[in-house]
Amino acid sequence: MAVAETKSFQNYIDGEWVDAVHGETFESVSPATGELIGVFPRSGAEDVDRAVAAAKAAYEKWRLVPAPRRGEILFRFGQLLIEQKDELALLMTREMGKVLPEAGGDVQEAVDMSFYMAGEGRRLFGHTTPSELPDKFNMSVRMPIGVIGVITPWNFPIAIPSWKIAPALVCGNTVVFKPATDTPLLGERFVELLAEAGVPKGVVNIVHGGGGAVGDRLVRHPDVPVITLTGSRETGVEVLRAAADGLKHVHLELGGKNAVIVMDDADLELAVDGIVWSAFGTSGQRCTAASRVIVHERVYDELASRLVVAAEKLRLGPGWEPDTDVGPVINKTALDKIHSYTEIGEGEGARLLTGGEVASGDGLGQGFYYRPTIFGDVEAQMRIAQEEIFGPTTALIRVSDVDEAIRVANGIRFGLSSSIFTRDVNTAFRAMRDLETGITYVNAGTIGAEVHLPFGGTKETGNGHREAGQAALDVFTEWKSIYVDYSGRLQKAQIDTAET
Ligand code: UN1
Repeated sequence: MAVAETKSFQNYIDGEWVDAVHGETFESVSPATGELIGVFPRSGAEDVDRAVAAAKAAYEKWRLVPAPRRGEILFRFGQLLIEQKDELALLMTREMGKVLPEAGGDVQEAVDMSFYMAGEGRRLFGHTTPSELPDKFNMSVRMPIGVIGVITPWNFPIAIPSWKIAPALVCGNTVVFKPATDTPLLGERFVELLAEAGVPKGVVNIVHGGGGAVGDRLVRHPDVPVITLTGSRETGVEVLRAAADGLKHVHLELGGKNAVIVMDDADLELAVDGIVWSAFGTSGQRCTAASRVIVHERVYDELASRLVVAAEKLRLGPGWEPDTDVGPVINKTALDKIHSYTEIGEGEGARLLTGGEVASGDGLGQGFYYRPTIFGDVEAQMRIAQEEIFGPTTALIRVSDVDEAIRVANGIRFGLSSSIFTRDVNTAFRAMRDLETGITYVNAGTIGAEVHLPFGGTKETGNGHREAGQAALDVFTEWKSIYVDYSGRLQKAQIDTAET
């Protein structure tokens, strides 16, 4: 593939491309080859302050733009994403590493979300209700809130910004966006396309840089009433703490330790396909990845051996090569963390069935590649079955019935996604009811959420919010209840009076 010329990029504040005040920079490199992708401003508090001031000023006009008009800009944005899909997918493969078809899927999620939220511009439904008094009209409407601080991860570098920024905009808010430092170029392209679609100056601003400087200032800034973050549990806790003094609304989308349950009546071929896709797709770097497989003892050996065969067939390589199944992981730190969990698993007495090593032959040594890894004989309480690894590692746990399967599935701090493979409708419905996760799949893997349904998790996966679907509107609006009395006299609600 052609190696693009290295370029320096800037922040986008109040409709202008500008350097960071202190002129510092950082580099984005490809996890596949180490190729330099671009140089970006390492911004600080002053840059955030400028962006917030621009977003605050722009809010006064933007909140009054009719919602259908705001939606039309999102339609244009979705259209631009479609036109640029191939270019964006290739860029994503270079900057983030996922294979091309998955990168195209990431862009497609943003298209879908933009169109969905664009349509929301003509809905944003509130409620009307009867009044308890005569000649009085009651309704509740959604109000925008102000400047939204958007902090996004690198694993879905186009999709996740769209999950946050599209609903934020259609609801009438303005945005200061800090993309992950591993995928700044995709963040920058996202904002460029929004500007091209017609988002007025100041309405969306991007400030590049690390969580310590940019993220922290954004979270503490008194003029940013809402923070939406997708990231690790640890970052989520820090953000919540930092936002507490300002009593901010904080939307958190954090970790997962998602389980696939395979019952003894399952279609094993289908289960193997679903597990391989969910555990090793995106090199396991999805918060919805299947990092646990809970298997009925009667099919355990058969499933384990089929999974090993399937995993060993996967070809590692740069995501842009058509025969690559699994791309690199994001960086050296991630690679080291993933490998440390292999050592932890072996130390805990789990049996390494395949993988468990850094892949470096065939030119892979320049990138960060890890062999798809399966542990067998895993006990539910082992660290490899409890902690989020965020890599291509999955743990097989043997159980003897559906009750135990559900107990083990629920026996973790997270609650994002779950799945069950069974042909028994009664078992499926029990699992749908009893699995303590925000998302449950039946006869499919743990990944593949669609944008018009709520996305998010229970327990320590978040703090009770959902993104995507109608649920996202609750993050980006406040309810206002309005009472209109057209009786021409003072009517006292909740006061007992003789007349009605
Ligand atoms: C994430 O990993 O943070 O359901 C999001 C899925 C994707 C989104 C994952 N649609 O796996």
